[in-house]
Parts: sequence; C-alpha cells; structure tokens
Amino acid sequence: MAVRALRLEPDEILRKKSKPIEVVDDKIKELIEDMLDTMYEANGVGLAAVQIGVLKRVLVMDDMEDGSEPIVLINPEVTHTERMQRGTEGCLSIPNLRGIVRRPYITHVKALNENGEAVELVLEGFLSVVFHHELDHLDGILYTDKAIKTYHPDEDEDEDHQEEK
Ligand code: GNR
Ligand code: NI
Repeated sequence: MAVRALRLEPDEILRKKSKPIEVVDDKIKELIEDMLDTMYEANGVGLAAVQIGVLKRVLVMDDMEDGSEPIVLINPEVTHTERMQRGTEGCLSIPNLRGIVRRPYITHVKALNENGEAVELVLEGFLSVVFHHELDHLDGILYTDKAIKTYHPDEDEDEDHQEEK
C-alpha cells in the first residue's frame, strides 16, 4: 500500500498532456495500485496518474456503490457519446471548490485494462461524468475550464452537516 502525494493547483504538471502507455509492465501495475490507494485514502471516486505526478494515460474510478469494483483504464478513447447531463463536480487537485459542468450522459469507451487487455465499456450517469473528468486530466484540462459556474461549498452549498458559526 502506497499513498502518494496529490498534486494541487496551481502545480503546472496538471496542465501537461499525459503520454500513452506502451507496455503494461509491473511498474505500471504498481502505479495503478498506488493510484487506487491514493484515491481511496482521499475518499475520491476517480484519479488520473498526473494527479500523483506521473504523465501517463491511466485513470482509475470507483463510484463506491455497494459491491462496486474499481475500473482501471489505460490509453482510454471515447468511441461514442449520447445525450448530455449537468451536475456538480469537485476535484482532489482543487480543494474547497465545486462547479457545475455539462458532460455526456452515456459514453462508450475503448481502452486497455490493468492486464493490458483491450476492453470496451459503456458508462452511464455519474460514471460517465467521472470518466470525462479523468480523461480531461490526461489532456491537462481541469473541470474549472468547462464549468458553467464554480462556487465554494462552505458558503453556498446546503450541506447536511454544517459547522455552527
Ligand atoms: O472525487 C471526485 N469526485 C468527483 C465528483 C464529481 C465529478 C467528478 C469527480 S472526480 C473527483 C476526484 C478527482 O479529482 N479526480 O480527478
Ligand atoms: Ni480531478
């Protein structure tokens, strides 16, 4: 288990384009394990390698529904999208901010899995949102670039549990 340090805005690495992975070797598998450890430790639902300082095209996701398994995607490509949705996003690299972003509601993806095997999957709803958020990280794009609006949740969000002031 290795939790790695998260890169935070305005670290300029977050603006760089990640490079395709040529061989899924043991070093990549270790990177993926560290990404999952780091994501779970931070209570995130997704993570791109650049967020721990590695400019490689790999992302992990886990929507934390009951019985959910992590999804690992290497060199992901969008093959098709359908319909749009808008929803609230946050980013582990941009603490204390939220934003409303439009994303495809359904996304067909082609990628390699953690064993280097070609996979195709169809992501819907929140997983489609998280996927596009992570794919953008691989291209140096942050959700704040696309947000219709951003806000500080402590000020504006109707939280279930808010600190008494
Ligand atoms: O943990 C995260 N939650 C989240 C919520 C809505 C839309 C996207 C995300 S991804 C984010 C983790 C992260 O920053 N991944 O890059
Ligand atoms: Ni993010």
